Amino acid sequence: MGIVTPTNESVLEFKGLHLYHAHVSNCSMRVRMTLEEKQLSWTSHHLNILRKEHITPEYFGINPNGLVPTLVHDGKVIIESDDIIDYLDDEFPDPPLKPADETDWDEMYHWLRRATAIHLQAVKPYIYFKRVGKRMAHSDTEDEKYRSLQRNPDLLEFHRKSTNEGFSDEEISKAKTVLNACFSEMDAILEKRDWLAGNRFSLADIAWVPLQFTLERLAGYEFEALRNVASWTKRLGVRNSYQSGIAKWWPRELSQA
Ligand SMILES: N[C@@H](CCC(=O)N[C@@H](CS)C(=O)NCC(=O)O)C(=O)O
Repeated sequence: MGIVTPTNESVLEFKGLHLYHAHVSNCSMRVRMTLEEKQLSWTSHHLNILRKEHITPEYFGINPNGLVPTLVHDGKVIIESDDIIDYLDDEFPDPPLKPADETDWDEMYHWLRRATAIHLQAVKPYIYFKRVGKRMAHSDTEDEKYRSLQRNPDLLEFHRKSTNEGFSDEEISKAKTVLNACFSEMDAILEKRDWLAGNRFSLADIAWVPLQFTLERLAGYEFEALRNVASWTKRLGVRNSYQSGIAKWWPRELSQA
């Protein structure tokens, strides 16, 4: 469970649910959608990551990786979107978003963990390469600030590379292969049933639909051939939680991939 001890102790006083998040962040979408499914009230701390509002000593004192989302629940700080939505379902089990059946439960965790496992390896390079890389590139001042705050070597390397030489065609083709494998597998599962883990909507669907949403809009990833993924997206699109946790936050100027 991604519980951390913040060095920015101001959050220890927070009461209720507070979410540090970004409009365009697929990891934040997961948490907003879970909060909306459970109809929980929460306080928004929005950080525009395109404007680097997250690169501050105050925020790194809450989330040591300097990434969104971060949930603060009655002073407890939880990072990592898969751990946050898992935590929310344990703390607020109504309605339950984990399957009752053991096999479905294992499948749900498989998809939940897989979504985060491919993030830095495939999702992030692909989206940065296709779309936001230039906007997310660090200026010299931002770079100096980032390097003074960031301790995670993988994230330091990711931003160094993205800002400087960029990703090679080979790296992007590898990222695309990983994404294609995941979505093809999903398409085969969704041929037989409506949801990713068993016969009910679960955290697995919440973990993946933000990836479909952002990859399509930000990176022009083609979903047409994946008919079952397309129908699943439509089923999810009519949920209130999708509208208020994902669509409502999407900035209009980013709509065209
Ligand atoms: N494994 C983390 C990944 C979080 C992550 O990479 N968040 C992105 C937005 S989706 C972010 O904060 N990007 C800003 C940056 O890399 O500086 C999670 O699931 O919460």
